[in-house]
Amino acid sequence: MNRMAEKGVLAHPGIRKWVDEVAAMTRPDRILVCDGSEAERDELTAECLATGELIALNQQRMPGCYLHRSAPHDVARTEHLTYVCTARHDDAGPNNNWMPPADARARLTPLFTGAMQGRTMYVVPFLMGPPGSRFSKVGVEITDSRYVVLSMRIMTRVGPPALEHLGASDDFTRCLHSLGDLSPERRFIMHFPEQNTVWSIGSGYGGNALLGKKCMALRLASWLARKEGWLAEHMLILGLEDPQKQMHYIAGAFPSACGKTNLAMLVPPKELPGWKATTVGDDIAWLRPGADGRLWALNPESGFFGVVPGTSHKTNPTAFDMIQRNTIYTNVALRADGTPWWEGHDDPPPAAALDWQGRAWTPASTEKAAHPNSRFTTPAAECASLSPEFENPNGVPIDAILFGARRQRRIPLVYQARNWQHGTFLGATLSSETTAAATGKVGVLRRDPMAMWPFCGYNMGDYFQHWLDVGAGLTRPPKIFRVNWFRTNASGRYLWAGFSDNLRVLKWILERCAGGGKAVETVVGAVPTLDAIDRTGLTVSDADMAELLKVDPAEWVEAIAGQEELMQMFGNRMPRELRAEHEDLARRINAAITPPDLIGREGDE
Ligand code: GTP
Ligand code: SPV
Ligand code: MN
Repeated sequence: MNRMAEKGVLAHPGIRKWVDEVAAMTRPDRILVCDGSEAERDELTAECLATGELIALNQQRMPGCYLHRSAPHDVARTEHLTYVCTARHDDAGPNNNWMPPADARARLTPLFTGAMQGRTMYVVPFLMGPPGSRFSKVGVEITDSRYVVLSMRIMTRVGPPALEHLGASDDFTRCLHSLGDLSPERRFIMHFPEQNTVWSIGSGYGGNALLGKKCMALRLASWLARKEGWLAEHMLILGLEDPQKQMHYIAGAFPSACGKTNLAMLVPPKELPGWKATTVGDDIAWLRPGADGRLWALNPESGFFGVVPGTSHKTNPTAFDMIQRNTIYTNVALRADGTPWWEGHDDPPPAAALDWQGRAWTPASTEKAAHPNSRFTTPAAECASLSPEFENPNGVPIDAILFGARRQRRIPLVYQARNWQHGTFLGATLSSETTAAATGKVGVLRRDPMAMWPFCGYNMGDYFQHWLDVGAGLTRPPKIFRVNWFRTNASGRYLWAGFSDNLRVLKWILERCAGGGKAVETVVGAVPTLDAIDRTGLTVSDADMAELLKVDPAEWVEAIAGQEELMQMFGNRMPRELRAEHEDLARRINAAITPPDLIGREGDE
């Protein structure tokens, strides 16, 4: 063992035992226990610069910023290689790939055996959630990637906060990670909820490798949350202060690359004076019923791992300014002056640059300069809109929950669920056009209940039931809304301005929460009237607004068929209440499209 082996984390017998077991299997040359210090960061950074794992960006203009290029076939989460390994198949559900735990270990043990020879094994104790919160959880990630260590230092609270929280307890998530040979043929991300353990090998990217994030804070946490009576969700958390200085909190579940970070860092438009937006979280929310009957949310992360393309001063100045310092960029293009560039940057395409793989690129190139899933990794402290409640151990009380997705057709800009049960149904039937955040085809419509399809660590039928149960226990449940910023017209143009102007929709939502806001009842829920959304200073025509708010019952017939598939997929694990909502919707649509003179006759037969 190395110079640090005798102090700090290895004094903890449970961690020590596990580290010894992993070291015996992976056979690293050295073991380094991370303490989270700045000296350690500087040392790791210097090593990464020497090996080429990091490239220094222009330090005068972007202090503390570096570029990392991942392996060309390791650029996004790989859901087909991600497994939930429970003793019983049915507990993982049709929403997960499954393998018996013993088989998963047998499959991965040969891959991990000797995997760290010639490498350093880093032991990274980390805390998810604010220090001092009874809701926070400790993990320990063992990894052979310096880039993963540097990223974990940004995304989680590494070192003393974790060890202090853990104390003498053995209750920590065992997160084992190795780059392996980075081959997609030998890549697996295995979750063992019953053992509170993750084994990941063969990827150094994002949710595959930063195991505190999707693996622990969503897949394992969702499992634990069901046992303990709370919710672990793929949600942003936004604080909104209205012109009367009242604070409101909104949580929103949107699938990957569908706008959570942007909404969480919303900059109010100048035409809506007096509004202030604060960021609590941009990707993951842990939500708990409070003694006051409300739902309280906290963000377990301490940084942002955000989509770079499309981030500009125009679309999101808060996000853009935030990533000028202390940021690790992954897979963006590099300009000659040592600054990064990407599609959707304010600056025009550079005459010459290096693309995300380090190859010469010019505007004439047919390929993108930055990878569509290129990302920034930035400490929360760099975010100018960070909420003063960010570290509040109790979290913040949620007034409204949004379900949003990328839908070019059918789905209106916003509508309101009739109650929690109907809202759970809206979440359960969410579908979205796929993005570059996961490998596979982009733009294909797929079912993504609650934006959790890739992240729910157990049978989703049970998860829907758990949502109903949590809601039933709240005396002041959040109101639930469906939103869609991505509806297009016949020529493919977005009808809605999006970004800052989404505040106009949130304003209506808060009006509804307070018992106001003009709306019409439709077959799917309450939709704003044409004049209900504040369009002051916005050039969205009446015709476009009408199109954005349109609910055409005929278009919903095919949605019913799709929902039927979902109902069948979960069989008797699908809650009765959601089947009833589905049947209710079908009835409403039927009534709306059947000419009135036929309704009576049908009943006569
Ligand atoms: P993950 O980190 O993958 O979970 O993604 P996310 O949900 O945080 O998505 P993000 O905010 O990073 O947005 C993804 C993409 O959608 C970016 O290219 C944004 O520019 C674009 N986007 C975000 N909000 C809007 C919007 O209101 N309108 C439009 N048209 N595009 C948006
Ligand atoms: C997502 O895909 O939802 C992300 C990025 O937030 S990753 O961490 O890679 O999962
Ligand atoms: Mn995400």
